[in-house]
Amino acid sequence: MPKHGTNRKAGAATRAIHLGYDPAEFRGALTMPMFLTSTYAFETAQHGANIFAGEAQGYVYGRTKNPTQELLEVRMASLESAEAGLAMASGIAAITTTVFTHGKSGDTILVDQVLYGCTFAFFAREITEFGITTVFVDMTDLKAVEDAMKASPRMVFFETPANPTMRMVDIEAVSNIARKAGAIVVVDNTFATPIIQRPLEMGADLVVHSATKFLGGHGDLLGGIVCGSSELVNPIRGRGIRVLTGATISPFNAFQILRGLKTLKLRVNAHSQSARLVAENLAQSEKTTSVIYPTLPDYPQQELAAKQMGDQGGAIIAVRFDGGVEAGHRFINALDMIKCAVSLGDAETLVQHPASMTHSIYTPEERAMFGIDDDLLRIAVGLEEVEDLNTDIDNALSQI
Ligand code: 7XF
Repeated sequence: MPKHGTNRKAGAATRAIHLGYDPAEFRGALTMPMFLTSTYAFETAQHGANIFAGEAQGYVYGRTKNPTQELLEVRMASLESAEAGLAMASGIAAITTTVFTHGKSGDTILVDQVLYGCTFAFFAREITEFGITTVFVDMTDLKAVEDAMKASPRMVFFETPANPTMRMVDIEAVSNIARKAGAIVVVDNTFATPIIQRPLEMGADLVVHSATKFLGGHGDLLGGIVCGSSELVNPIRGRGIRVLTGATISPFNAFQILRGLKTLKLRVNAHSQSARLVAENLAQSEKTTSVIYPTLPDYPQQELAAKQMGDQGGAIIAVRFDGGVEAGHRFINALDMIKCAVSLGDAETLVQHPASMTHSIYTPEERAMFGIDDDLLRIAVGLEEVEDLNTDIDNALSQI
C-alpha cells in the first residue's frame, strides 16, 4: 500500500479523502491544488505532436483534461465501484454527453417516466430531433420493461429514487432484462449517492450524477460525473462529444467537489437521520395526506428500498397536503428558516413545488400520467439541527 494514500479496499470515507493523491508529487501540498490553467506548455514541438497523436502522455488544453478534474474522477469512480469516471460541467452535461456518445441516429432508448424535468425534456423533446427514438416505460413494471425490449433498445435510462416522487426502480431486475437484450443501463444516482447505493454493483453499466447536489454538498457549484467501465467511459472522454460541445468541468468546481467528497459520508448519514425524523414529524400531522420517504414504515416499495438503499433514506421527502396546491403553497410561504428553492443536497433545507418548478417542463398531461401531481411538494432536508427544522415545520403546519 502506498505510504501517502490508500488502496481500493479501504472504506469509502478513507478513499474519498486519500485515494490517488501523493503530497510529495505536489511540493507537499496536503490538498490537491487547483490547476487554474487553460493550456499546457509542451517540452518540444515533437512532444506536443506526440501527445496529440496519442503517442505520449501529457496535458494539452483545459477543455480536454486537468489534474484537479482527474483526481475527482479517480475518487468518484472508486466510490461508485467503477473502473473509470469522467467529470463534466453539470449533471445535465454528464447525461447528454453520455447519451450522444452511446446513442446514434436510428437507435431506440428506453427511459423511465419520472425524471428530473430537464432530463425528461432532453429525452422527450430534443434527442428525437437527432433521429433517436425515445420510448417512455414505467420501469417499476418489469413486464413492461421486458416487453419494451422488443424494440432492441441501445440504452435504458432511469433515476432511482426518482425526482420528485421518490419512487424506485429495481436496478438489478431491470439490468438483468436489459443485459439479455444487449442494452446499456444508465442510472442517475444523484438522490442516493454512492454512500447509500451503488448501481454498478447491481448490474448497471453507467452511473451519472449531478455533482451540484450531495457530491459538492454546499450549494455553491454545478458539476456532473459519469462512472463505469473504461470501455464505456473512454469514448465520452476522448475527442468525442464532451470536448466537441465544451461540457468540460472547471478546475475550480472540480476542486470544490473534491472538498465536498471528503465529508460526503458524514453528510449523507446526517441528511438521512434528519430526513427520517422530519418525515415522521410530517406524517403524524393531520395536515399532510401522504409523506413518501424510503425508510418510513408505509413507504410503498419497502422491500426494494431495503435491498437497494439499506437502512438509509437520503435527504429527500415527497409530501402532499390536505387542501392540495393552495395548502402546499401556504405551507411553503409560512416557513421561516427553510427556503423555497430548487436543488438539493445542500446544508440548507430547501422546499419546492415540482409541478410549477423543477418539473414544469413536463406538460400538465404528462405530469398527470406519470404521477407528478400538483399537490406534491419536495423537501430536501439539510444539515441544520433537526429540532430547528421541525420547529419551523410545525409552525408552518399550524398556519395552514
Ligand atoms: O445539471 P445539473 O447539475 O443541474 O443536474 C441535473 C440533474 C440530474 N439528475 C437529477 C436527479 C437532478 O435532480 C438534476 C438537477 N435537479 C435540480 C432539482 O431537481 O432541484 C435542478 C433544479 S432546476
